[in-house]
Amino acid sequence: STSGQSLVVESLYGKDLAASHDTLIEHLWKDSCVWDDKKFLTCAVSGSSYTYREARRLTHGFARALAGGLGGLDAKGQRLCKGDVVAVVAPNTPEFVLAAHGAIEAGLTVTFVNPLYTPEETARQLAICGTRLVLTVPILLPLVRAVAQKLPQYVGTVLLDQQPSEQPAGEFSFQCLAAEGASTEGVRLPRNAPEDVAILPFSSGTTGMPKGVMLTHGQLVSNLEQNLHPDFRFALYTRGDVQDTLLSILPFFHIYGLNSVLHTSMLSGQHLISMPKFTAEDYIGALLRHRPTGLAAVPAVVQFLSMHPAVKPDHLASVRYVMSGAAPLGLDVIKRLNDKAGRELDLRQGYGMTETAPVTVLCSRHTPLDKRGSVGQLLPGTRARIADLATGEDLGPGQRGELLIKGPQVMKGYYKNAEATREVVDDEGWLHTGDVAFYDEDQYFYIVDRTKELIKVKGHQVSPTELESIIRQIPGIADIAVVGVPHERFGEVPIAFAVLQPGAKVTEDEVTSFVEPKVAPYKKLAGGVKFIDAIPRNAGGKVLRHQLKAMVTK
Ligand code: 4UW
Repeated sequence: STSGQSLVVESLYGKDLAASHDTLIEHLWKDSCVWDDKKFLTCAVSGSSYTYREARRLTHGFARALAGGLGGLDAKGQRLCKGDVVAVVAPNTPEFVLAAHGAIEAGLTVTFVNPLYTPEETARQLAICGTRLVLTVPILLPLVRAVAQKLPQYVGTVLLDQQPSEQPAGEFSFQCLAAEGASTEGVRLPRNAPEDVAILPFSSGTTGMPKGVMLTHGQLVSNLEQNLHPDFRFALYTRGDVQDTLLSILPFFHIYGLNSVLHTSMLSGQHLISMPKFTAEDYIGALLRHRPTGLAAVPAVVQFLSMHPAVKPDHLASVRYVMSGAAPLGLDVIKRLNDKAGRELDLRQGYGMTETAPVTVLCSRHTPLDKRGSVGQLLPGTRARIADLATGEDLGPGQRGELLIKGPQVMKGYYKNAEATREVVDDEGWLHTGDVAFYDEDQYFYIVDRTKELIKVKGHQVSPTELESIIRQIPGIADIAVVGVPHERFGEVPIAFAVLQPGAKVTEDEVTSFVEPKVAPYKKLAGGVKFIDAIPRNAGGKVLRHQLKAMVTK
């Protein structure tokens, strides 16, 4: 850091945040007795539903079953120990939440696998984490069984069932374990500490393959407190007959769906309506049936709501607020949704990263409409700098550079990957986001580009490195680079640039159909394949991705 002048931007809502010493589950349930008998969580599709009281009983019950080795969990003499990793391989269901929370309460660390992953993608994540237990749903059981067999130290699989069910040997029922734990006296739960790692969501960061992001209890709780600051919070606190209902399409396996939607919803006593996957029919059905006061969305959903002819103004009659993030959303789309609703919704964008638990910048309730195309202002206790892309010097308002973030929500590091951690978190604790941004005179931030490789398809992370390493296996491919190109509905899609070996014949179709069965559907090469003579690289061998993008977006 040779920079002369340091231009640190501090939050207008409080420079520092008072440290909380709560652990996550303790924090989430602290004030819940006020809304004990209200609805907590309902699946829009299956109708499976729990009140706060029921959910708390099953969460604690499951924690005790895990910690006490109840229900045959320690049959092989392999009691789960504090810090062991449990993986959830499941779409959104209410039981996903209760079981994941129970595992965290039992001192375990939870990793989340995208349920659309192929067996190979799933196996990689489970192996990196040294997974000891998997929580899954019936439809994914064959995949989990095939993959988990190869894990050393593996204890078994817990089925996230709505009703207690009989499981074949080696597998367990969530409901049976939770009921047994709830009625067994004398099981002692290990003590969690704020610096213990609670979850390990995956992110590719600025470069390379997806990595486990270590988020501690303290980091998650800090971000909840920042997010629920009176100027930033969305929902009303539940009191008497007042209860907000939040319809969310965000997956719980993604940090936005978990910490920013589910956990803030719990802390306000809201009724959260979750969906296992997005379909227009289910979504409109849920708007009509549940009449939500809030929507948790990504830009593709905001676009759907504003543009789709099947969404009528009346469907939005109950909606007071909308949150959007994970990808860029223009002011034009926001205005179009307001037009459809026939009034100004409290639609606000936020900017976050898995590595920051996740929110760092958010529009406040006071943000004027003309600033709602920004991602907002710094949350309390969060600091930012804009670093010149060439020199690293700090820049001032209106100048574009890499966004650096510091705050109590920044991750502990990448799991078992100190080198990757050093690449993004510097000695002074600044996280180098790999996003290009600027801020205006009122400290509203705008994300304008990325220096990192990451591609975002409908808000989902796609790692170019991962696609490149698959394509490299095709005989005849001499060199390869994958980049993201703009797409009308998905935000971005991956496109491959391939260099063939002399005399080799490989077609676009051969490449796309080689990749497709090996990756989750959103990662496929929807932008196609371009054959070129050489991949442009800088002197250090780094692919000049902007140059490749320019070849197709001109
Ligand atoms: N505009 C432009 C944005 C934006 C964006 C993210 O998958 P990850 O690691 O994490 C996320 C988290 C998003 C998020 C969480 C909580 C929340 O409240 C909220 O807003 C309401 C959003 O996406 O991907 C991180 C990367 O995704 C891009 C950016 O490149 C970032 O580094 N990104 N949000 N609003 N780009």
